[in-house]
Amino acid sequence: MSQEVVSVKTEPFDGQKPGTSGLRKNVSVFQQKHYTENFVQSILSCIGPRIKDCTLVVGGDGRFFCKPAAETIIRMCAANGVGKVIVGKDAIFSTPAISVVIRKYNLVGGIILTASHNPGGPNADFGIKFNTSNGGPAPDDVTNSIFEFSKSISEYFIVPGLSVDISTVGVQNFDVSGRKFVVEVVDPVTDYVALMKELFDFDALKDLIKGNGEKSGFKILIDSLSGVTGPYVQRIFVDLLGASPDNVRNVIPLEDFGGKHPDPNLTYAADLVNAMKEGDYNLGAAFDGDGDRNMILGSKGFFVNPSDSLAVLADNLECIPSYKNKVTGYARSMPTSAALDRVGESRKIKVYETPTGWKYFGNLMDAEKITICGEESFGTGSNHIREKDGIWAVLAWLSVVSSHQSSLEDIFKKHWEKYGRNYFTRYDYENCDADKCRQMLEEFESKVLSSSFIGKKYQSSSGKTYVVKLADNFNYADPVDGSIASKQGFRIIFEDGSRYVVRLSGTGSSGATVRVYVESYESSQILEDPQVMLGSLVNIALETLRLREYTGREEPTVIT
Ligand code: VG1
Ligand code: CO
Repeated sequence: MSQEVVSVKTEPFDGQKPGTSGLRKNVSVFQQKHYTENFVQSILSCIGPRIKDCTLVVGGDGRFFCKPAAETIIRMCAANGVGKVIVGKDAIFSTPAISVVIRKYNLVGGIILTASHNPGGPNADFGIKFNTSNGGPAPDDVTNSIFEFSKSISEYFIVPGLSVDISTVGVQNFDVSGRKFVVEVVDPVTDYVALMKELFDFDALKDLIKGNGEKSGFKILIDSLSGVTGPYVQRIFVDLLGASPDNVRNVIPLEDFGGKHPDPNLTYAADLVNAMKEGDYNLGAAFDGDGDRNMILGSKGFFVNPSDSLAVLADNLECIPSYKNKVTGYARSMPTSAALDRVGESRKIKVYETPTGWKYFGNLMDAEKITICGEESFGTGSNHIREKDGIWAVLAWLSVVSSHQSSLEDIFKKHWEKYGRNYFTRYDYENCDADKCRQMLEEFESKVLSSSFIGKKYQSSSGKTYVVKLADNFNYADPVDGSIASKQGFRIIFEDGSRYVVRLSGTGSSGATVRVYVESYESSQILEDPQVMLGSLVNIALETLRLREYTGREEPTVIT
């Protein structure tokens, strides 16, 4: 039976502006009549004429509202001339796996249903992200046109009667006004696992984890925090690499992530941190809701700072056979510590510095300028896809450990001995008053961007003097297409290379989140707690900002 396309009259909603990574709002906002449809129509319309008979992939991190949103998107794709939608069974697809599918099947793009590390459930957050044909998050010009479209939308198209079953793997054919429309429900794990098997030596990793002969196995503890990575972790680490089912935790995706933040950091993944401290595990890992972030811990809870993780992986890519002799360049986001730069310097490999957000790495990878990149926010990845990739990072770390045959802590100590150490910390003040934060940054800007600020001296409690060398609001010119991203965060850099960075988050769903990133470099091995090393600089930053006065917060919500 042929199904009819219906045009539905609508009016624009304010604020459908994608942030650092997609549109994120409280579920109740997306549940408003026409809200989700307006944004989806804006995405589909911005695909332009290529939408005719194209294939798109749809899926998400399993949070509340993913399934109804996926069904709505499928009905709207049918109405907008899409030929085929690939959807993960039960609307499940990790963000990295969506990127794999877009690239493997040369799709026009994909729609990802996630608010990433933000909590989920009927009273928490939902989000929608659009990835383009290279498999990566839509660049600024695309998200800007989606936003512009949303501001003047007057109708959207849907096939309301299209009844699709997304819980059974297989192909469903429909006739939409005499045109063929196909929905293929797939196992979301298969294509991702196939790519990981191409990149990594699974036999060697299995030997490492299971042990062989007299060598005992390398014990891992993986926590999916009830996010989307569960089925991927189960297949890769348990079924294929031989870890015991006790070595994986929270591997069933839950709509509310068990009421917790699916955010892999020391605060929200405290259960993993404690288990690592108490247990005899060699490596621990956790991921965020949509599977693109990773936190890595060594035995006894040794914390691997993400900026250091990137630097050490970059320095050891030859431990992974598929990367040997293929490294073209490195990249890090601006707030990420400069540990990577020292590896680049020593290996004579160029390091690019981009604004926060994975979308800025895409052009560099497409132009083969970089092989590995990362962000201080627990994001690590390579040119195998165009998203950061949590499970990839664990497999990369296992490959490094397997080839060095030493503990993570020893690998880091050797690295710092050779390169020196970039101490790094980030303070997050979540959900502050947005107006107060705006005022705070206005005052800060007028203070630090004045010429008299250069040369200003600060005294640390240990007697060290910090002299301001440079202060700016970071601008980025994309070396591939020349596009400009301006005002990406304040950088205050001191003469000895120490610095702090201040910016507002672009992923929160309400209020404002202030992020303060602080870094200092020590050329000799000190092995001090970063919080002790950086205490004075943190205070200098907070006092210059007058953060306590403006936000009323004595302590940050999260310290990394
Ligand atoms: C944060 C991180 C950024 C990351 C982004 C998306 O953005 O700082 O590095 O790319 O989240 O990650 P912001 O604007 O809140 O600082 V995810 O895993 O939430 O898609
Ligand atoms: Co994420």
